[in-house]
Amino acid sequence: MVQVPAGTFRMGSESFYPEEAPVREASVDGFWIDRHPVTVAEFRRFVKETGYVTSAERAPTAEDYPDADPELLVPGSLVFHKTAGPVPLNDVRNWWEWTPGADWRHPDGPESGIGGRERHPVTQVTHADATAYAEWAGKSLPTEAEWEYAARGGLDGAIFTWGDEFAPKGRMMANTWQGEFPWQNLLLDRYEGTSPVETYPPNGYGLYDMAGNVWEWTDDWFGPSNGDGPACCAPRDPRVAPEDRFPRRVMKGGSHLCAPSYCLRYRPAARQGEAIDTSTGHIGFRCVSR
Ligand SMILES: [Ca+2]
Repeated sequence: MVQVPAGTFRMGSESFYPEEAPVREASVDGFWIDRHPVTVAEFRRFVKETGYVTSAERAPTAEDYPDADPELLVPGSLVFHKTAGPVPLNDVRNWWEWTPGADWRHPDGPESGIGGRERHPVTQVTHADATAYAEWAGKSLPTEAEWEYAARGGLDGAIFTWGDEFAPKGRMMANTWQGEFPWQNLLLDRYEGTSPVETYPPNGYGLYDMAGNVWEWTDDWFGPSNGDGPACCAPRDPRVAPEDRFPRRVMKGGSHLCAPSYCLRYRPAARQGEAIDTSTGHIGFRCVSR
């Protein structure tokens, strides 16, 4: 882990999406934070030791999802699919598919696996799964302020975790999406899906993957009072009606699916609310110690 000193900083942004505003002063006590997102190998150790079964591996009950098609009450999770060509961007169901058998061991669906992905961030984990891991590790999930302060790496008010320029001297600094989402991925950063942690340069605090790769759960609630931009990054479990049945937590950092043409959220101020019952292939987490 990396020690982050106590401090005061400008949190949020008024230059991008409504849910990030206003810019306000925030203070955090000193804390320690994981150098990189929790990896598949680390999560596997936790599961081996505890026998933990993640949310996506359990069949939900009809009590939890009273309006769901009974055929959907099986283990599964949300998987991203690149489309063959341009699609309307106002409906996330054009690229997110609820997939039986998708879970952290099968992040792209039942036929996929984690072989060769041991150093990638674990995905397909809900907020409860992340919390269970943190408790096992004797740690906690970060608050949004802790996460954003750590992500800024000492660059108060900068657009990105490394400065104000997306690709300084042409160098790719994070795993994002280059090209037209969700059908054309130009792979300038070499990765279409998740990438091994520490592939791109660290920020000023020595932290890796604080932008792009996977969104990361925090412990803060995402309230309606925060406002809400287009929910491109936070697909909902299709079994849920009404939509607000499960509360949302703040996730930070953006992911490999964030394209500037659609979702410029690989920035420390960026935030989305994701329902606590939902897991996807582009959300992971890291832990803190206080
Ligand atoms: Ca990429």
